Amino acid sequence: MSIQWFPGHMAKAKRLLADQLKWVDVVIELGDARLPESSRNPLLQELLGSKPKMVLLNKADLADPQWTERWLKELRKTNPVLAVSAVSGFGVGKIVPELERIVAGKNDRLAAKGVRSRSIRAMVVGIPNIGKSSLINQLIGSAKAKTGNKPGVTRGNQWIRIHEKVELLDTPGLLWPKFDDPEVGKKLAAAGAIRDEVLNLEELSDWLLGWLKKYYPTTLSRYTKEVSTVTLEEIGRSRGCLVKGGHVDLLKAAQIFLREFRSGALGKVTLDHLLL
Ligand SMILES: Nc1nc2c(ncn2[C@@H]2O[C@H](COP(=O)(O)OP(=O)(O)OP(=O)(O)O)[C@@H](O)[C@H]2O)c(=O)[nH]1
Ligand SMILES: [Mg+2]
Repeated sequence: MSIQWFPGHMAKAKRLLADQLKWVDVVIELGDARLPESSRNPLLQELLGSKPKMVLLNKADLADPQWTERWLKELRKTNPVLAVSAVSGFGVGKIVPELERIVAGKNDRLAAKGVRSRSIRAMVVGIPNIGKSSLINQLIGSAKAKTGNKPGVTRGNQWIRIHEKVELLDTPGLLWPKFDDPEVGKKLAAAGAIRDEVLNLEELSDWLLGWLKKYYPTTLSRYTKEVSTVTLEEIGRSRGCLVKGGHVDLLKAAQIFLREFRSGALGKVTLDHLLL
């Protein structure tokens, strides 16, 4: 299974991002808590230069909490990092205080020169489907409650005020995943970061099934008692995906299996494991 991310798209995303970066004080890099490594692009740091960055591990509600703790500890060595859920709002309240802390030094330096401190300008970047829009909505939602929906200030770009001290650039920056390692592509696909139309869902399901058997066997117990030998065909049978002649519709079985995995119905799973 090969998943393509065309060089042309990548170059365009890079240019756009470089342009947007000029306007912001700090970048909020959104990753997936189930894929703290595979969902983030290591080249982002190069693009950012000295621009401060905060990492958010989103969809923490779907990730294995023990691994989330380990990843937070690891990532904190290089950047401020929080685990959040843009859907439930978990952890989102910590974002603004963290942004204030990150830019505090810069504001102090400006204040020493007599420059009045202005709002912090931030932008969200992340790969497709990582939850950028959900996070922005969640942040605006809480801003509405706190500030009575003050309009943002327009300066060529559209800014949304999410807090009395923070404005957000409303066009989220698109990052691209890094596919050098085929396993990274499979993990992103399993988590739902790649459109299903370009994937072989049966192949992907077989891979995920093997992976879950190895690391999270109990997630499969809803399909069978014999977790170690369960097949996609059995899953399909247990879900009534039958066609004429009693055969299993494997594509349908794969769609159901992936949907249940992605929604968290099988349990909380982290697909990137640190080498310990
Ligand atoms: N369980 C869970 N689902 C989430 C979370 N954040 C986002 N989602 C879901 O993930 C999907 C993608 O979310 P979006 O906010 O549209 O992601 P995006 O990054 O804006 O996507 P693009 O604009 O397509 O790049 C939606 O179905 C969201 O409901 C989260 O924290 N937890
Ligand atoms: Mg979006």
